[in-house]
Amino acid sequence: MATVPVRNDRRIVLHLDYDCFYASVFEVEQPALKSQPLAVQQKQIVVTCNYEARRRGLFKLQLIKDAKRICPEVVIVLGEDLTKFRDASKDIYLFIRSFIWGGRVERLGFDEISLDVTEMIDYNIGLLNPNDLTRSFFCLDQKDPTVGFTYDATSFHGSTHPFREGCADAPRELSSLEMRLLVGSHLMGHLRSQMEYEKGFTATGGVHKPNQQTTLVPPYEPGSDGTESNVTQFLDNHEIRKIPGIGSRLAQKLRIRVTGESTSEKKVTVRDIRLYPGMGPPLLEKTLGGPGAAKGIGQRIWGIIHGVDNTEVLEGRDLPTQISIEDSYGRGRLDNVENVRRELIVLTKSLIRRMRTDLLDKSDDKGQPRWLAHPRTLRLSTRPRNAPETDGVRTYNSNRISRSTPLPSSIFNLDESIDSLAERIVRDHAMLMFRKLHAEKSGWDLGLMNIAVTNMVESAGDQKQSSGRDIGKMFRQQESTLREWTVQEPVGQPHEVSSDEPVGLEETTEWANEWEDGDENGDGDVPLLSVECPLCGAAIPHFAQQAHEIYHASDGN
Ligand code: DGT
Ligand code: MG
Repeated sequence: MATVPVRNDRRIVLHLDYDCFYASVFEVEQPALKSQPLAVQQKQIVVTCNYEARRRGLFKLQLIKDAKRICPEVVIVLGEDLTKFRDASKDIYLFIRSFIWGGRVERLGFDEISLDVTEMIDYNIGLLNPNDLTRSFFCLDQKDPTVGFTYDATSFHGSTHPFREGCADAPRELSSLEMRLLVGSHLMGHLRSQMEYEKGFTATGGVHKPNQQTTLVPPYEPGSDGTESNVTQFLDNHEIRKIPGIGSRLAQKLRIRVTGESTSEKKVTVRDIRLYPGMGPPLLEKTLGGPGAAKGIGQRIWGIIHGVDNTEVLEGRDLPTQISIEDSYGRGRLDNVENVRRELIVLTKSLIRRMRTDLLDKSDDKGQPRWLAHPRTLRLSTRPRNAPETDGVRTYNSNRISRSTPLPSSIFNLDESIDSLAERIVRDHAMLMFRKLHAEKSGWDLGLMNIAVTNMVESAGDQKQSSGRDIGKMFRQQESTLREWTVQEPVGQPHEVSSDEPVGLEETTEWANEWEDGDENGDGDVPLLSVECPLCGAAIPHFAQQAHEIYHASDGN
């Protein structure tokens, strides 16, 4: 049996997922909606609904027509303009971050955040009075010992798994992992209540939605009598796709491996994977690795299914790593060049608007706004539908193809209107990429188009930490400026849907690469050609690039 990676038990990381996020944004605007069943619509889909609606049988990614049938009194609001969700997400993130020492708060998408609170917990463990734990004080500000909240350190805040009674009569060793988790649970409770009180949003800590929190308590190792660890007992029955860090694409590959079918919709649990004959990091690497996959994926997923995730919580970035806009299209909507051109202009306008919102510093009232970062690459991706088989059945294609080109600098020109810029960029750049992706004038039908700016280079003076010479980055930038490339990679939708139905307009601002999305969204584009080393000029095939970087890094050339 393969060994389980060692968990870093020194860290305490909290994880928050906001409840029915888009719906909550509307409820905060109009509190009267709280008591109504409320659904948020994008295209013909309920992208989310509040818990009153869920109580009446509605669910995420349901068709609007089904939702109306099941709950005729449902209030439906349109959620295609993402601006208010983005703004609320940023506002909550900044609010939570203001509490956390060291600022190690990372946003994962719009409505999830991870907080590394190790330093705060260690400090507050030191403040505990073992003789009177019931009246403990959690200090939130090292400089001001009066800022904080009181709590009862004899029991956890919220639920635990497995269930634990309060333990006033059985005090724990103060430095133990369990005690540190207990103190962390109180910080989590405080942050959640502050977020609700100040911002009107509720969130779930750990599992058990909505507006609750759960701490999975030690021991995390199997018992000497062979009993399974609390982690395994908790995770084993969960469907593999439900595990954070395993996206739709990885889950699909795992299902196929375990069921032996070339496509599989069968439910596969963590236990099925864990106990599959020969399973361990090497087999996972074989199953999930390959071009475009992140390094060491087998080891990492093996850890995740054993509840071990040592990924660092990154300090929040103020600038995104890429911005992408995409939309999905019903059958026959994008099967000719004129429609493609028109849609590309719509997407490109949104893209430029988004760039001006996220990348411009407007704080200097007098002067021109200043670009804080310049993306270097423009990327176009499409997802063509499969042609019908001979029996007329059309299989679903989840593969995107993409092409990149250097981003024209005119896009940074603030004197030109967004409309005219978008038309020019589509005419001179996006349509050229499109023709390379789809050389034929007809015969294709696109389910999705995505236009993105990637390869973000922060403007001088704004780099918070300069890490010196980053050869890997130089390579990546060079790839994009020197040549175009095509990638064909099997990717799922950014949000999973059960059919080829249209979902809503997606506007993705990548603040940091997530495990799977790093590849899906293109920063991990794999050039099929060799590239010229920016340092010595040698032509390096893609597979040898990493070794070549190490070569330069080690000899200091
Ligand atoms: P929850 O966490 O179960 O209480 O409900 P939500 O609504 O917070 O759902 P979550 O956390 O999966 O996603 C956050 C938001 O992202 C959600 O409010 C709407 C949006 N969203 C989720 N899934 C999809 C999707 O498949 N397509 C699109 N366009 N948006 C989605
Ligand atoms: Mg949520």
